[in-house]
Amino acid sequence: MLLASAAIAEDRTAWFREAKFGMFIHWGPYSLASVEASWPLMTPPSKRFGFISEPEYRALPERFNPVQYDPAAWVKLAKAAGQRYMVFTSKHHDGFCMFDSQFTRYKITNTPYKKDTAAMLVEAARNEGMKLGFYYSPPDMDHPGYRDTTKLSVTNWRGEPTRPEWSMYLDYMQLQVTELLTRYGDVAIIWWDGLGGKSYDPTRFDRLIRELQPKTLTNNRVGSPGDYITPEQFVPKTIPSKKPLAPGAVPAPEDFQLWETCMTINGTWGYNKNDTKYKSTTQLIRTLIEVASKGGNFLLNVGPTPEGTIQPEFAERLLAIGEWMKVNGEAIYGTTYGPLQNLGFARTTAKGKTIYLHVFDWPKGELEVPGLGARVVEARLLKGSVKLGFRQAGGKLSIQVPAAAPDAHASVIALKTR
Ligand code: H79
Repeated sequence: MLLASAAIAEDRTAWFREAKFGMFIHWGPYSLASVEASWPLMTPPSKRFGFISEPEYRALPERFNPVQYDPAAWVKLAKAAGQRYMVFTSKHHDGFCMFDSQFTRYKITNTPYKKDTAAMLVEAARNEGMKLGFYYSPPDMDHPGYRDTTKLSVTNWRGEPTRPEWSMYLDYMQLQVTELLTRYGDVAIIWWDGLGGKSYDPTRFDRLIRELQPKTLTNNRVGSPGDYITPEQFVPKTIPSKKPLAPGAVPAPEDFQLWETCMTINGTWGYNKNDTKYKSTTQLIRTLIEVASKGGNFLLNVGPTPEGTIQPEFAERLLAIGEWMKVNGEAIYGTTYGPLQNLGFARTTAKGKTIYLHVFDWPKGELEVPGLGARVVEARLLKGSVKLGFRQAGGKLSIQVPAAAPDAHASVIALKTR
Protein backbone atom coordinates (compact mmCIF):
# COMPACT_ATOMS: atom_id res chain seq x y z
CA MET A 1 0.00 0.00 0.00
CA LEU A 2 2.69 2.43 1.07
CA LEU A 3 4.85 1.28 -1.80
CA ALA A 4 1.99 1.71 -4.25
CA SER A 5 1.32 5.29 -3.16
CA ALA A 6 5.05 6.05 -3.29
CA ALA A 7 5.09 4.69 -6.83
CA ILE A 8 2.14 6.89 -7.77
CA ALA A 9 3.86 9.96 -6.30
CA GLU A 10 7.00 9.03 -8.21
CA ASP A 11 4.96 8.79 -11.38
CA ARG A 12 3.30 12.19 -10.85
CA THR A 13 6.69 13.82 -10.52
CA ALA A 14 8.17 12.10 -13.59
CA TRP A 15 7.67 15.13 -15.88
CA PHE A 16 9.16 17.43 -13.26
CA ARG A 17 12.28 15.29 -12.88
CA GLU A 18 12.65 15.28 -16.65
CA ALA A 19 11.99 19.05 -17.07
CA LYS A 20 14.78 20.40 -14.81
CA PHE A 21 14.42 24.06 -15.82
CA GLY A 22 11.44 26.39 -15.41
CA MET A 23 10.43 30.04 -15.56
CA PHE A 24 9.11 31.74 -12.42
CA ILE A 25 7.03 34.87 -13.03
CA HIS A 26 6.39 37.52 -10.35
CA TRP A 27 3.96 40.03 -11.76
CA GLY A 28 1.41 42.34 -10.25
CA PRO A 29 0.59 46.02 -9.69
CA TYR A 30 3.77 46.28 -7.56
CA SER A 31 5.74 46.19 -10.81
CA LEU A 32 4.51 49.74 -11.52
CA ALA A 33 6.49 51.13 -8.60
CA SER A 34 9.79 49.26 -9.01
CA VAL A 35 9.40 47.93 -5.47
CA GLU A 36 9.60 44.33 -4.31
CA ALA A 37 6.42 42.25 -4.48
CA SER A 38 4.42 42.71 -1.25
CA TRP A 39 7.36 43.12 1.13
CA PRO A 40 7.12 46.94 1.30
CA LEU A 41 3.75 46.37 3.04
CA MET A 42 5.21 43.92 5.51
CA THR A 43 8.51 45.47 6.54
CA PRO A 44 9.62 49.03 7.40
CA PRO A 45 10.73 51.10 4.38
CA SER A 46 14.07 49.79 3.14
CA LYS A 47 16.48 49.95 0.26
CA ARG A 48 16.02 46.19 -0.25
CA PHE A 49 12.23 46.24 -0.68
CA GLY A 50 11.58 49.87 -1.63
CA PHE A 51 10.12 53.04 -0.25
CA ILE A 52 6.39 53.21 -0.74
CA SER A 53 3.63 53.89 1.79
CA GLU A 54 0.86 51.38 2.39
CA PRO A 55 -1.81 53.69 0.85
CA GLU A 56 0.35 54.28 -2.24
CA TYR A 57 0.93 50.55 -2.59
CA ARG A 58 -2.79 49.87 -2.20
CA ALA A 59 -3.61 52.37 -4.96
CA LEU A 60 -1.37 50.74 -7.60
CA PRO A 61 -4.14 48.56 -9.13
CA GLU A 62 -6.01 51.74 -10.14
CA ARG A 63 -3.39 52.32 -12.80
CA PHE A 64 -2.24 48.79 -13.64
CA ASN A 65 -2.76 48.50 -17.39
CA PRO A 66 -0.21 46.22 -19.08
CA VAL A 67 -1.43 46.80 -22.62
CA GLN A 68 1.63 45.13 -24.15
CA TYR A 69 1.01 41.86 -22.31
CA ASP A 70 1.50 39.08 -24.85
CA PRO A 71 1.51 35.78 -22.98
CA ALA A 72 2.37 33.86 -26.16
CA ALA A 73 5.62 35.84 -26.30
CA TRP A 74 6.43 34.86 -22.71
CA VAL A 75 5.81 31.20 -23.46
CA LYS A 76 7.94 31.42 -26.62
CA LEU A 77 10.74 33.02 -24.63
CA ALA A 78 10.57 30.29 -21.98
CA LYS A 79 10.72 27.66 -24.72
CA ALA A 80 13.64 29.36 -26.43
CA ALA A 81 15.45 29.39 -23.07
CA GLY A 82 14.96 25.64 -22.80
CA GLN A 83 12.51 25.99 -19.94
CA ARG A 84 9.96 23.21 -19.68
CA TYR A 85 7.48 24.70 -17.20
CA MET A 86 6.30 28.06 -15.91
CA VAL A 87 5.02 29.18 -12.50
CA PHE A 88 2.91 32.33 -12.34
CA THR A 89 1.99 34.42 -9.30
CA SER A 90 -1.78 34.01 -9.06
CA LYS A 91 -1.76 35.80 -5.70
CA HIS A 92 1.24 37.22 -3.84
CA HIS A 93 1.43 38.11 -0.13
CA ASP A 94 -0.30 41.46 -0.78
CA GLY A 95 -3.46 39.47 -1.58
CA PHE A 96 -3.89 40.94 -5.05
CA CYS A 97 -5.23 38.33 -7.47
CA MET A 98 -3.88 38.10 -11.00
CA PHE A 99 -6.85 35.83 -11.79
CA ASP A 100 -10.55 36.66 -11.83
CA SER A 101 -11.50 35.31 -8.42
CA GLN A 102 -15.18 35.57 -7.52
CA PHE A 103 -14.33 35.98 -3.87
CA THR A 104 -12.46 39.30 -3.82
CA ARG A 105 -12.62 42.74 -5.37
CA TYR A 106 -8.82 43.11 -5.11
CA LYS A 107 -8.02 41.59 -8.47
CA ILE A 108 -6.86 42.09 -12.04
CA THR A 109 -10.32 42.38 -13.58
CA ASN A 110 -10.91 45.50 -11.44
CA THR A 111 -7.92 47.34 -12.92
CA PRO A 112 -7.97 49.43 -16.12
CA TYR A 113 -6.68 46.29 -17.86
CA LYS A 114 -9.84 44.33 -16.92
CA LYS A 115 -8.72 41.01 -18.47
CA ASP A 116 -7.85 37.82 -16.60
CA THR A 117 -4.05 37.72 -16.96
CA ALA A 118 -3.84 34.17 -15.59
CA ALA A 119 -6.44 32.84 -18.02
CA MET A 120 -4.54 34.42 -20.92
CA LEU A 121 -1.28 32.78 -19.86
CA VAL A 122 -3.06 29.45 -19.43
CA GLU A 123 -4.27 29.62 -23.01
CA ALA A 124 -0.88 30.59 -24.40
CA ALA A 125 0.84 27.80 -22.45
CA ARG A 126 -1.72 25.25 -23.61
CA ASN A 127 -1.18 26.27 -27.24
CA GLU A 128 2.53 25.56 -26.90
CA GLY A 129 2.28 22.44 -24.77
CA MET A 130 3.99 24.24 -21.90
CA LYS A 131 3.32 23.10 -18.33
CA LEU A 132 1.97 25.89 -16.13
CA GLY A 133 1.71 26.09 -12.36
CA PHE A 134 0.33 28.70 -10.00
CA TYR A 135 2.20 30.37 -7.19
CA TYR A 136 -0.34 31.03 -4.43
CA SER A 137 0.54 32.87 -1.23
CA PRO A 138 -1.19 31.70 1.95
CA PRO A 139 -0.17 34.99 3.64
CA ASP A 140 -2.66 37.62 2.45
CA MET A 141 -2.33 41.21 3.66
CA ASP A 142 -5.71 42.14 2.17
CA HIS A 143 -8.00 39.57 3.78
CA PRO A 144 -9.59 40.50 7.14
CA GLY A 145 -9.62 36.86 8.19
CA TYR A 146 -5.86 36.58 7.78
CA ARG A 147 -5.11 39.58 10.00
CA ASP A 148 -6.81 42.59 11.54
CA THR A 149 -6.67 44.83 8.47
CA THR A 150 -7.45 47.98 10.52
CA LYS A 151 -3.83 47.75 11.70
CA LEU A 152 -0.75 48.37 9.55
CA SER A 153 0.42 45.10 8.10
CA VAL A 154 3.97 45.65 9.41
CA THR A 155 2.50 44.82 12.83
CA ASN A 156 0.68 41.58 11.95
CA TRP A 157 1.91 40.37 8.53
CA ARG A 158 2.57 36.87 9.83
CA GLY A 159 -1.21 36.43 10.22
CA GLU A 160 -3.41 35.97 13.27
CA PRO A 161 -4.47 32.31 13.37
CA THR A 162 -5.78 32.55 16.94
CA ARG A 163 -8.61 34.95 15.99
CA PRO A 164 -11.99 33.33 15.25
CA GLU A 165 -11.87 34.92 11.76
CA TRP A 166 -8.99 32.59 10.79
CA SER A 167 -11.34 29.78 9.74
CA MET A 168 -12.99 32.18 7.28
CA TYR A 169 -9.59 32.82 5.82
CA LEU A 170 -8.96 29.09 5.33
CA ASP A 171 -12.36 28.87 3.61
CA TYR A 172 -11.31 31.73 1.33
CA MET A 173 -8.09 29.88 0.46
CA GLN A 174 -10.14 26.77 -0.26
CA LEU A 175 -12.49 28.68 -2.57
CA GLN A 176 -9.62 30.28 -4.46
CA VAL A 177 -7.56 27.11 -4.84
CA THR A 178 -10.75 25.47 -6.08
CA GLU A 179 -11.13 28.24 -8.67
CA LEU A 180 -7.54 27.76 -9.78
CA LEU A 181 -7.97 24.00 -10.11
CA THR A 182 -11.36 23.98 -11.82
CA ARG A 183 -11.34 26.94 -14.20
CA TYR A 184 -7.87 26.90 -15.73
CA GLY A 185 -7.41 23.42 -17.13
CA ASP A 186 -4.53 21.22 -16.00
CA VAL A 187 -2.49 22.94 -13.32
CA ALA A 188 1.01 21.49 -13.16
CA ILE A 189 1.92 22.85 -9.71
CA ILE A 190 0.43 24.71 -6.79
CA TRP A 191 3.48 26.61 -5.60
CA TRP A 192 2.66 27.58 -2.00
CA ASP A 193 4.63 30.34 -0.32
CA GLY A 194 3.53 30.20 3.32
CA LEU A 195 6.55 31.96 4.88
CA GLY A 196 6.81 29.22 7.49
CA GLY A 197 3.29 29.79 8.90
CA LYS A 198 2.06 26.65 10.68
CA SER A 199 -1.71 27.19 10.77
CA TYR A 200 -2.90 26.56 7.22
CA ASP A 201 -4.29 23.08 7.80
CA PRO A 202 -2.11 21.45 5.15
CA THR A 203 -3.98 18.13 5.31
CA ARG A 204 -7.11 19.90 4.14
CA PHE A 205 -5.32 21.46 1.19
CA ASP A 206 -3.38 18.33 0.29
CA ARG A 207 -6.69 16.50 0.15
CA LEU A 208 -8.43 19.25 -1.82
CA ILE A 209 -5.73 19.28 -4.47
CA ARG A 210 -5.69 15.48 -4.74
CA GLU A 211 -9.47 15.50 -5.21
CA LEU A 212 -9.59 18.25 -7.82
CA GLN A 213 -6.45 17.45 -9.80
CA PRO A 214 -4.65 14.28 -8.71
CA LYS A 215 -1.63 15.06 -10.88
CA THR A 216 -0.94 18.58 -9.62
CA LEU A 217 2.38 18.80 -7.77
CA THR A 218 2.81 20.87 -4.62
CA ASN A 219 5.87 22.20 -2.84
CA ASN A 220 6.61 22.16 0.87
CA ARG A 221 5.50 25.68 1.74
CA VAL A 222 2.02 25.25 3.22
CA GLY A 223 3.09 23.09 6.15
CA SER A 224 3.17 19.61 4.61
CA PRO A 225 6.11 17.96 2.82
CA GLY A 226 4.53 18.21 -0.64
CA ASP A 227 6.32 16.72 -3.63
CA TYR A 228 9.49 18.74 -3.36
CA ILE A 229 11.47 21.15 -1.21
CA THR A 230 12.33 24.69 -2.27
CA PRO A 231 15.65 26.32 -1.43
CA GLU A 232 15.24 30.00 -2.25
CA GLN A 233 18.09 32.04 -3.78
CA PHE A 234 20.70 29.34 -3.08
CA VAL A 235 21.84 25.87 -4.07
CA PRO A 236 22.16 23.31 -1.26
CA LYS A 237 25.75 22.37 -0.38
CA THR A 238 25.01 18.63 -0.52
CA ILE A 239 22.42 16.53 -2.33
CA PRO A 240 19.09 16.73 -0.47
CA SER A 241 18.51 13.31 1.08
CA LYS A 242 15.86 11.76 3.30
CA LYS A 243 18.61 9.99 5.26
CA PRO A 244 21.83 11.50 6.62
CA LEU A 245 24.66 11.39 4.08
CA ALA A 246 28.29 10.55 4.74
CA PRO A 247 30.61 13.36 3.55
CA GLY A 248 31.12 13.13 -0.21
CA ALA A 249 28.53 10.34 -0.56
CA VAL A 250 25.49 10.44 -2.83
CA PRO A 251 22.07 9.18 -1.69
CA ALA A 252 20.53 5.91 -2.85
CA PRO A 253 17.81 6.75 -5.42
CA GLU A 254 15.03 5.93 -2.91
CA ASP A 255 16.53 8.35 -0.35
CA PHE A 256 16.83 11.28 -2.75
CA GLN A 257 14.69 14.28 -1.74
CA LEU A 258 13.20 15.96 -4.80
CA TRP A 259 13.94 19.69 -4.81
CA GLU A 260 13.90 22.95 -6.75
CA THR A 261 15.96 26.10 -6.32
CA CYS A 262 14.15 29.31 -7.19
CA MET A 263 16.31 32.32 -7.98
CA THR A 264 16.15 35.84 -9.38
CA ILE A 265 18.25 37.07 -12.34
CA ASN A 266 18.95 40.36 -10.55
CA GLY A 267 18.14 40.70 -6.84
CA THR A 268 14.37 41.23 -6.86
CA TRP A 269 11.31 39.11 -7.67
CA GLY A 270 9.14 41.91 -9.00
CA TYR A 271 10.17 44.24 -11.83
CA ASN A 272 12.60 46.88 -10.59
CA LYS A 273 14.19 49.29 -13.02
CA ASN A 274 16.75 50.34 -10.39
CA ASP A 275 18.05 46.83 -9.78
CA THR A 276 20.64 46.36 -12.50
CA LYS A 277 22.77 43.80 -10.67
CA TYR A 278 22.18 41.08 -13.23
CA LYS A 279 23.84 37.72 -12.93
CA SER A 280 25.87 36.91 -16.03
CA THR A 281 24.81 34.25 -18.51
CA THR A 282 27.78 32.14 -17.43
CA GLN A 283 26.76 32.44 -13.81
CA LEU A 284 23.18 31.41 -14.62
CA ILE A 285 24.23 28.45 -16.77
CA ARG A 286 26.66 27.28 -14.09
CA THR A 287 23.94 27.58 -11.46
CA LEU A 288 21.62 25.47 -13.60
CA ILE A 289 24.42 22.89 -13.89
CA GLU A 290 25.21 23.05 -10.16
CA VAL A 291 21.52 22.45 -9.42
CA ALA A 292 21.27 19.56 -11.89
CA SER A 293 24.48 18.02 -10.53
CA LYS A 294 22.69 17.67 -7.19
CA GLY A 295 19.51 16.31 -8.78
CA GLY A 296 17.43 19.50 -8.50
CA ASN A 297 15.33 21.71 -10.72
CA PHE A 298 16.06 25.37 -11.41
CA LEU A 299 13.15 27.83 -11.39
CA LEU A 300 14.57 31.07 -12.73
CA ASN A 301 12.51 34.19 -12.11
CA VAL A 302 11.51 37.07 -14.34
CA GLY A 303 9.60 40.11 -13.15
CA PRO A 304 7.77 41.46 -16.19
CA THR A 305 7.40 45.22 -16.67
CA PRO A 306 4.20 47.12 -15.84
CA GLU A 307 3.60 47.26 -19.61
CA GLY A 308 3.59 43.49 -19.77
CA THR A 309 6.92 42.80 -21.44
CA ILE A 310 10.00 40.94 -20.28
CA GLN A 311 12.90 43.37 -20.15
CA PRO A 312 15.76 42.88 -22.66
CA GLU A 313 18.38 42.19 -19.96
CA PHE A 314 16.37 39.12 -18.92
CA ALA A 315 15.40 38.04 -22.44
CA GLU A 316 19.04 38.25 -23.64
CA ARG A 317 20.24 35.99 -20.86
CA LEU A 318 17.39 33.51 -21.30
CA LEU A 319 18.07 33.24 -25.02
CA ALA A 320 21.78 32.69 -24.38
CA ILE A 321 20.97 29.93 -21.89
CA GLY A 322 18.72 28.45 -24.60
CA GLU A 323 21.62 28.42 -27.07
CA TRP A 324 23.73 26.54 -24.56
CA MET A 325 20.86 24.13 -23.91
CA LYS A 326 20.48 23.37 -27.63
CA VAL A 327 23.96 21.87 -27.57
CA ASN A 328 24.09 20.58 -24.01
CA GLY A 329 20.47 19.90 -23.06
CA GLU A 330 20.97 16.14 -23.07
CA ALA A 331 23.29 16.65 -20.07
CA ILE A 332 20.48 18.43 -18.15
CA TYR A 333 17.02 17.11 -19.15
CA GLY A 334 16.08 13.82 -17.57
CA THR A 335 19.33 13.59 -15.63
CA THR A 336 19.92 13.21 -11.94
CA TYR A 337 22.83 13.93 -9.60
CA GLY A 338 26.18 12.70 -10.81
CA PRO A 339 28.49 10.24 -9.02
CA LEU A 340 31.36 12.73 -8.54
CA GLN A 341 30.37 15.59 -6.25
CA ASN A 342 33.58 17.32 -5.24
CA LEU A 343 35.61 17.70 -8.42
CA GLY A 344 36.07 21.46 -8.14
CA PHE A 345 36.86 22.05 -11.82
CA ALA A 346 33.66 20.31 -13.02
CA ARG A 347 30.17 19.08 -12.07
CA THR A 348 28.59 15.75 -13.02
CA THR A 349 25.07 14.70 -13.93
CA ALA A 350 23.96 11.20 -14.87
CA LYS A 351 21.41 9.47 -17.07
CA GLY A 352 21.38 5.67 -17.34
CA LYS A 353 24.95 4.57 -17.93
CA THR A 354 26.11 7.98 -19.16
CA ILE A 355 27.91 10.44 -16.93
CA TYR A 356 28.05 14.04 -18.08
CA LEU A 357 31.11 16.00 -17.13
CA HIS A 358 30.36 19.75 -17.12
CA VAL A 359 33.79 21.37 -17.17
CA PHE A 360 34.05 24.87 -15.63
CA ASP A 361 37.85 25.19 -15.53
CA TRP A 362 39.40 23.93 -18.74
CA PRO A 363 42.79 22.22 -18.23
CA LYS A 364 46.10 22.92 -19.88
CA GLY A 365 46.89 19.55 -21.44
CA GLU A 366 44.85 16.47 -20.62
CA LEU A 367 41.68 16.51 -18.59
CA GLU A 368 42.15 14.30 -15.54
CA VAL A 369 39.16 12.91 -13.70
CA PRO A 370 39.84 11.09 -10.42
CA GLY A 371 37.57 8.76 -8.49
CA LEU A 372 35.49 7.30 -11.29
CA GLY A 373 34.60 3.68 -10.48
CA ALA A 374 32.90 2.76 -13.74
CA ARG A 375 34.67 1.70 -16.94
CA VAL A 376 34.41 4.34 -19.63
CA VAL A 377 33.77 3.06 -23.15
CA GLU A 378 33.36 6.38 -24.94
CA ALA A 379 34.09 10.08 -24.33
CA ARG A 380 32.24 12.58 -26.50
CA LEU A 381 32.29 16.36 -26.43
CA LEU A 382 28.70 17.52 -26.85
CA LYS A 383 29.73 20.60 -28.79
CA GLY A 384 30.21 19.31 -32.35
CA SER A 385 29.68 15.74 -31.11
CA VAL A 386 33.43 15.08 -31.17
CA LYS A 387 34.78 11.73 -29.92
CA LEU A 388 37.76 12.20 -27.61
CA GLY A 389 40.64 9.84 -26.92
CA PHE A 390 41.09 8.68 -23.31
CA ARG A 391 42.96 6.34 -21.00
CA GLN A 392 41.75 4.88 -17.75
CA ALA A 393 44.21 3.46 -15.23
CA GLY A 394 44.68 3.38 -11.48
CA GLY A 395 41.29 4.92 -10.80
CA LYS A 396 42.11 7.90 -12.98
CA LEU A 397 40.58 8.87 -16.30
CA SER A 398 42.66 11.02 -18.66
CA ILE A 399 40.89 12.59 -21.62
CA GLN A 400 42.62 14.17 -24.59
CA VAL A 401 40.89 17.50 -25.06
CA PRO A 402 41.24 20.54 -27.34
CA ALA A 403 43.66 23.20 -26.11
CA ALA A 404 40.95 25.82 -25.56
CA ALA A 405 37.59 25.42 -23.83
CA PRO A 406 34.99 24.73 -26.53
CA ASP A 407 32.40 26.71 -24.55
CA ALA A 408 33.22 29.61 -22.26
CA HIS A 409 30.13 28.96 -20.07
CA ALA A 410 30.74 25.25 -19.54
CA SER A 411 31.89 22.47 -21.88
CA VAL A 412 30.23 19.10 -21.51
CA ILE A 413 31.76 15.69 -22.14
CA ALA A 414 29.47 12.64 -22.18
CA LEU A 415 31.15 9.58 -20.70
CA LYS A 416 29.46 6.37 -21.72
CA THR A 417 30.22 3.69 -19.13
CA ARG A 418 29.85 -0.08 -19.09
O1 H79 B 1 7.79 35.36 -3.75
C1 H79 B 1 9.15 35.51 -3.48
C2 H79 B 1 9.39 36.24 -2.17
O2 H79 B 1 8.55 37.35 -2.03
C3 H79 B 1 9.09 35.19 -1.16
N1 H79 B 1 9.36 33.92 -1.84
C4 H79 B 1 9.83 34.19 -3.15
C5 H79 B 1 9.51 33.09 -4.11
C6 H79 B 1 9.90 35.26 0.05
N2 H79 B 1 9.58 34.59 1.11
N3 H79 B 1 10.47 34.73 2.04
N4 H79 B 1 11.37 35.48 1.57
C7 H79 B 1 11.07 35.86 0.34
C8 H79 B 1 12.53 35.74 2.34
C9 H79 B 1 12.35 37.00 3.07
C10 H79 B 1 13.08 37.19 4.16
C11 H79 B 1 13.09 38.45 4.80
FE1 H79 B 1 12.59 39.07 6.55
C12 H79 B 1 12.15 39.48 4.70
C13 H79 B 1 14.21 38.90 5.47
C14 H79 B 1 13.96 40.23 5.84
C15 H79 B 1 12.68 40.57 5.38
C16 H79 B 1 10.95 38.27 7.42
C17 H79 B 1 11.23 39.47 8.04
C18 H79 B 1 12.01 37.42 7.65
C19 H79 B 1 12.91 38.11 8.39
C20 H79 B 1 12.43 39.37 8.63
